[in-house]
Parts: sequence; C-alpha cells; structure tokens
Amino acid sequence: MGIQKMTPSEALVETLVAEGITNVFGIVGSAYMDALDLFPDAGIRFISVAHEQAACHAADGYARVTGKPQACIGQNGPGIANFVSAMTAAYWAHSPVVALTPETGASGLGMGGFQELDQMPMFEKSTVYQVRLPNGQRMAELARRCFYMAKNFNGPTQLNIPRDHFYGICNDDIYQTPVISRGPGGLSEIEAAADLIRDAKHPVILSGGGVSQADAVKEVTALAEYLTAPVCNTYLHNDTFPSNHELACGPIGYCGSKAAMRLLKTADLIIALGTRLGPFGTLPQYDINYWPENAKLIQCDTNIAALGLSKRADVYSGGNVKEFTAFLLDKVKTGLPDRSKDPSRLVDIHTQKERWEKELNQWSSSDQSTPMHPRRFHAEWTKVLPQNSIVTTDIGNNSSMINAYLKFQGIRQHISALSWGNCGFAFGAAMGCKIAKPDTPVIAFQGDGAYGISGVQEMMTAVREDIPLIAIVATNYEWGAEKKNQIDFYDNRFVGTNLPGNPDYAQLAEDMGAKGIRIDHPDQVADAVNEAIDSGKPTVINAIVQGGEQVLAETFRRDALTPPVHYLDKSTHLNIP
Ligand SMILES: Cc1ncc(C[n+]2csc(CCOP(=O)(O)OP(=O)(O)O)c2C)c(N)n1
Ligand SMILES: [Mg+2]
Repeated sequence: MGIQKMTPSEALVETLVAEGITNVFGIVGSAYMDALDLFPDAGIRFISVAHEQAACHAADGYARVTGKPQACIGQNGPGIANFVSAMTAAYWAHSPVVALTPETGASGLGMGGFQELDQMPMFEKSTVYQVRLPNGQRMAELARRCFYMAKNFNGPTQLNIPRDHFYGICNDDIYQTPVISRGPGGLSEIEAAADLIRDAKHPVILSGGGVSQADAVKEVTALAEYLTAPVCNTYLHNDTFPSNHELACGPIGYCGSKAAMRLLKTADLIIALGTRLGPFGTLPQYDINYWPENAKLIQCDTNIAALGLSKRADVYSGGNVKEFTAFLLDKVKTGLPDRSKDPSRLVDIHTQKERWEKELNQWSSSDQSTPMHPRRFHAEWTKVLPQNSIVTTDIGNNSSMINAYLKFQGIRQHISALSWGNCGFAFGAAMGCKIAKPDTPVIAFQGDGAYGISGVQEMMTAVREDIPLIAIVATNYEWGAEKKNQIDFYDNRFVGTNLPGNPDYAQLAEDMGAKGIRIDHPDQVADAVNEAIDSGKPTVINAIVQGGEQVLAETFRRDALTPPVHYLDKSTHLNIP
C-alpha cells in the first residue's frame, strides 16, 4: 500500500483487515464509534454480545480453533473491565487475542471524568504485550505490534487507545506482520534427548496443547509408533492425539483416564511435548499417584519461560514442537533399531485401556434412572457426537467428569477453560468457534450454575447474531463441584451450593427464539443431540441429571482443602475431628 494519509480509525481498521480479521466481538460504545463506522465497508462483521466477557471468550475460541489472532473491543472503563477474566483465560491458553481497549481521552486522563480507569495494570499479568497509544499518528504501527506479539508469543495483547486518539492523522503503511519460525531448537538438546530415548525401556509420551497448536500430531505419532510408546494427553487437551490410535491412552489429570495415569506411572522416561506441565494438571488423581519421580524427563515447549517451572527435566528444548519431534525421531533412528509394534508394550497398553474401559462402564453404563445418572448421560451424548465436533468445556463437576468420555480424532476440537478455571467460559468460547467453523457442530458444555453465569444472557446473542451452537447443560440444581467439597470436608453443611428453583433452560431458550430440548432419561439423549444438530438454530439441551453425594466425582481441590479446625467458642462445633 505504501505510506498513506489516514485517520487513526482508518489505520486501525485497515490493520485489522491486513491481519485477516473478519469478525470483531464486543458491545458498542461511543469511545470507538469512529472506527466502528468503518467496519462494514472493510468487510468486518461486528458481533454484538450481551456481556464483554463473552466477546473476549469468543475471540479466544475463534483464535483457538483457527490458530489465527482475533480481536474484541468495548467501551472504555466498565466495558473493558469486563474483559479481564476472559483475557486471563486466553493468557493461560496461549491464545492470540488482541484486545482493543479504548480508554478515557488523553486530554482528560486523571481528572476523574466519565468511565475512567487506568486500563493498563489490570491486564499487566494477562497479556504477552500491552501498549498505551501515545498519539494517533502511531495507530497502525502499534496495532501491528499487537498482532505481531500475539502471534509470535502465543498470547493475548492489548492496544489501549485513549479515545481522542481515534481522531487526527496517521501517515503510515498497512501490512500483515510475519510469524517467525523457531526451528527445532538446539541440536545438542535434540541429541541429548535422543540419547535418553535410546536408553529408555518404557518411554511414555505426554502430548500437550502445543502439539495441537503446532499441528504436530503426525510427528508425535511417528515417534510414538517407532518406540511403541503410549501417548497420554495432558489435562484438558483431549485433542492432542487421535483417540482411536492403538497407542492413545487418554488424558492425565482430574477425572481423566486411569489407563493413561497407570501407564505413566510405569514410565522410565517421559517425553513431554508442547506442554508447560502445569502443576494442577499433574496432581495425583483417583487413587493413583502417577508421576514417576525417578523417570527421566524431556520437556519441549516454545515458551521457554515455562520450562522447568513445575518439574525438573533432564533435557529442555524451546524448539517448535513439530520440528523438534521430527528432528528427534531422525536422531533416534540413527542409533536405535525400529521398536514399532513391540508386542509386550502393546499388551501393556491394551491391558490398561481395557481395564479402565471396564471400570468406567461399570460406573454408569446400565443405569436407567430418571433423572439420569450424570455418567450415563455423558457416555451417551459423547457417543453420538459427530466425529468432527468442537466441544468447549466449562468448569464444574460435570464439566470435569466428561474428561473421561470426550474423545477426538483431530486437533483444535477440545476448547476448555484450562487452568483459569472460570465458570461461564464455555458458551462465549463456543460462539467464536461456531463463527469460525460454521459447518462444524459446536457444543458448549456446562453445568446449570455456569450456564446461569453466561449462557442465559448470551443465548440472546446467539439468536440475534444467528450463531447456531448447541449448549448442553447438565442440570443438577447445585453448584456441584463446590458442594462436593462441603460433602468431603464440611460434614454436608451446604452454604451457597444449592440451586433450587432454577428455570427450565430449554423453555427459557424457546422464549428467546432459540430451540430448547429438555431431557431426563438416557433413552432421549441420542435423539436430542441429533435434533439439535439438525435444527440449524441455537439450541439448548437441558439435561436433568442427578446430583449430590452418590454421583458427584471426587473433590476437585483436595490438594488445597483441609477439614476445619476453629478456635472461637461459637464455631468449635463446626470442627471435623
Ligand atoms: C467465575 C467462577 N466462579 C466460581 C467458581 C467456583 N466454582 C468452581 S466449580 C463451581 C460449580 C459449578 O457448578 P455447575 O456449573 O452447576 O456445574 P456442576 O459442578 O454442578 O456440574 C463453582 C461455583 C469458578 N470456578 N469460577
Ligand atoms: Mg450444577
């Protein structure tokens, strides 16, 4: 394009276009109306949501299923403050969300005018880059920088724009920023990793979110097959290795696959690919303390700031996991004969998978009660889901239980709240996924409490903007995950965890112009899912499931809770000996 004279609003919008942005999520506000007015002619769809948090989650969901940066925008002050939680979710998910944050005008900053808040500190810890635009002349340059940083440091960025800086003149060029390739990492590290592999008898591969992000499943599969190594997914990344592969063992972590954890326990070498090994995702689960402390560890993650944070490894690599894994296999092949189809390893894997499958089935498979046993419900709906479906998952007892049932063959299909763990993630994220992949079934899965945080209001958005996603709500009339803590640690004293009288979310959806399906028996599940997929409308499946002590999965945060021991006379009766 060359250097041109533009307004800063034009510079911003044209930079969005150059970066491939065709959708921006937000709620309208006077602060950026001058730029907003340019969106339609620039081919940008503005998707008007019900709460800015959902706009940011939608941008995150869109970014995660496409691998491309996405943008959200809002009104200065209260609108932008509503981004904070969702930006942090995107931060921990390494998701390239570019938050455009109009702010009080520079000429009035600090005077306590209307909707004033210093918008830099609140995003300081949840962005990989943030900048306050010093003047309108630098709009294109700094908007570019935000995209460049989001793409190359895999995380959210913030362009903070004092609202008067949309006006004036910006002489600049417009162009797309590059993604810089990182290569396979240090060759000496690859050699050291290959040496460890040659010495190992029972290597196990941990396939992390980076494998999905770097499209590295082919390379991971080749390495796993050469070694006959079991492959476990990291926590909440069930889409990082095809579940139908004979070496696939499912996810480690809370409510995950016991087969994966039992096999990992026997490893003498863990090859951790595309993962920071987040501390919560490697905690003991069920009755299994599965992390093999004496095993050697290879860890590859492009974010070298995360290497060695939670586990001390023997070899680290900051390479691109796709290239690292390919180079590593080449190196391994030079000194280690082909170990593929190793019969004894295959027997180990098969035995553990069969044992776990049986155990899981016994928990629920034949239960015909009304309302449904939650596990029976999860077995049913995950079974009938089309294979290419994208599922966004929330936080809660049911959202966690499904970790054992959700199986994917492809990457970028499991979009979860991850370690930010915020209730109310799934619906907003699913809106972004569905806009990015209109021909793919997109399911937002959450509990009834979490649906109240976001789904209820954002269903208005889905109807208004014609986003035919499917929300599956597990309704147990309780904040089940927290209730389980009160069952296990507080002697069944339920404070704030019952949700009696919640409305029928299916009926509510119908009232909003969406489709609503209420089910409470396992025999209704398959039809409900098919009907929702065929409806072409935003749809809620309100699934009434049992709650309470008999069915809730084990406590989520047993790592962090202890039974109460109080000292004041009035509270000693609450003590649990
Ligand atoms: C925004 C937010 N608020 C509160 C919590 C604490 N929390 C974690 S799980 C949970 C219960 C979720 O209940 P529901 O969505 O009904 O699912 P269920 O556990 O019943 O399956 C709560 C309140 C949280 N994680 N995020
Ligand atoms: Mg609930």
